[in-house]
Amino acid sequence: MNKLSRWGLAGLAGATLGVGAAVYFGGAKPNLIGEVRADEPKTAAQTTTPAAKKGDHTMFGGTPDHNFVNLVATDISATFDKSEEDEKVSVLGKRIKWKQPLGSRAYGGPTIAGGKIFVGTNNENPRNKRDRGKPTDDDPNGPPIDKGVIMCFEEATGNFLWQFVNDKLESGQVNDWPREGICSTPTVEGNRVYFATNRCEIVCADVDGMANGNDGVTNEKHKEKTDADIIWSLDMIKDLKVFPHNMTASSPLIIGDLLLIVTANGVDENHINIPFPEAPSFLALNKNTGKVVWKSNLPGKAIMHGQWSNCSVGTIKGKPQAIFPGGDGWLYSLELETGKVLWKFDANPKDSKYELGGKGTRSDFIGSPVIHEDKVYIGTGQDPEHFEGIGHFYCIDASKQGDVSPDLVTDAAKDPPETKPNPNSAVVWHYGGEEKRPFAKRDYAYGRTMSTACIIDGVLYISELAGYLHCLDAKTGKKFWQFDTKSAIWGSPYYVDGKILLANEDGDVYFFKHEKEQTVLDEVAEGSAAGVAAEKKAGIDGKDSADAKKAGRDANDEAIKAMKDKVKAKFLLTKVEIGEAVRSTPVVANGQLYIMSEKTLFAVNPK
Ligand SMILES: [Ca+2]
Ligand SMILES: [Ca+2]
Repeated sequence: MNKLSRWGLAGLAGATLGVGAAVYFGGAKPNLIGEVRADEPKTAAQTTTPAAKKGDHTMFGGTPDHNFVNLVATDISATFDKSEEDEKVSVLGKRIKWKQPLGSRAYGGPTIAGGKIFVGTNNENPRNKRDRGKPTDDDPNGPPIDKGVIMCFEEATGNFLWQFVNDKLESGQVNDWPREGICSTPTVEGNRVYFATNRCEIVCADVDGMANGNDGVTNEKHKEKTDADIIWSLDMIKDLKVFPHNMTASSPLIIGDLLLIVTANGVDENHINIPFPEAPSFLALNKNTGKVVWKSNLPGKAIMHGQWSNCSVGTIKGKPQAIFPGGDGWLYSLELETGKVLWKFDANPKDSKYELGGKGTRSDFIGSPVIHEDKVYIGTGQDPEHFEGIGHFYCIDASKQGDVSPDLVTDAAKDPPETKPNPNSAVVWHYGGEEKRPFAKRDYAYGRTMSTACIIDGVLYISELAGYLHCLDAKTGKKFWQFDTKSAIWGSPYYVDGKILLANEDGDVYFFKHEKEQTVLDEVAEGSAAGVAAEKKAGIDGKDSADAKKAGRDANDEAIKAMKDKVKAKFLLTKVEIGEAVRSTPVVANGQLYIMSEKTLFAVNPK
């Protein structure tokens, strides 16, 4: 995991790395929320303007419930060319339809809608010479000026159409980390694209840019054909006193006329003080005007670091809920129309502690909540600069009210605090926490995650920062198996065509076989049992305790290896080497696979 230290970024992006399919709620009744999926045809009443096609991928996670499942595409092959240098290595090869260079860090998107593709990136590979500095001996074209960028391409050809470019904040890294561009995954509805910028602004822009004229506000600085046409924007720093910590990364969610977003409000440079606890963390705007409909300053002073996750929306027992991940490690369900709290859930044990720099046991959220069949699924995580650590994953019954945490504190003055089980707990199941089984390789079962879960056929897939994919029973949380990709994962597992796609920092894109019927192939359980048995037998055979322990460790290693081989043979279809770090989620839209590395967008043919 030491590779992570390469990334100067504190905060962000798993939250913004997303994908799925298309849903339109413009003009739809709120009770449709969460009920329209990408596999169902949209009616005119559910769409606003020029319509998203059925196979489009219009927002983070594809749908407002943020379940990374594509039920539309049915023909995405896992067979790839072999590398010319090494026949054991699969490459994109002839399946590349087109590719386009981005900046040097791309985390936002891709979003595919209405024949266009939108990505968030930085300006390290400027497409406009006015975004370069004065020529130098080293760089006769002029070095790139650090800026945040949204690029728009034509879906069919990859041709560059237009871009939104803005400066970095003058306040510097505490609010806008250098060389990180726009990290928010753009959301498209009709002819409007919405995103949050590195300047903590929310922007609504015309999907056609300036090429078809200037709509909405007309005070844009640049108005050439390849410039962005801004309809409205809201400066959350100036107008709402938000203090974004390191980066504003959340992706806007459009539900009816509302735009919902997490603001990024957080600590100042000393990492202890919250300069503006009264500023909103959770925000609902009118999508047509950018005016605030409601705002909530929860969790206020309890924010531990920053807030970079996304709001998800689903209908639970007929009532829409907006689920906001808080920077205090609590999950908040708010009434969609008013922002009133319906329930709240502490996703960390009461004796956990947040510590500066990531050594602690209490985390917040980078991944987004998934709403599926009246339940909410989410894992805890931290800024990737805080590295690995203990994580928790929960399935929560979203139909309760009030404080629905697993435990209640009865005496906060004690250390650890005195607690009792919460009679109103909404925990359906919990996965992770401490790993106490003998011979286990880690002292926790599941680590911090930046990923959002994917649930299909009652099977749940969730990856963690440390590179593991976990496959669980979505109903019970029982672990089926795990797989180690051996490199940091910032994106999320994505279901399409009977397969689970997952990419990592090494630039490997994994294709796993999804199976509805799963059996337990748990290397940790198997290894632990084998180790205990071997140690016991060695004792009976008269070996001393050091030798017996060693026998146990050897048997543990052997059993783990055997189980790893079994999982690999059963589920791993292929691993494609991209050669560039991937920090986003591969997405399929309109039969085409899109893989966005940090610096290139690849359109990949289905076979
Ligand atoms: Ca326009
Ligand atoms: Ca305009």
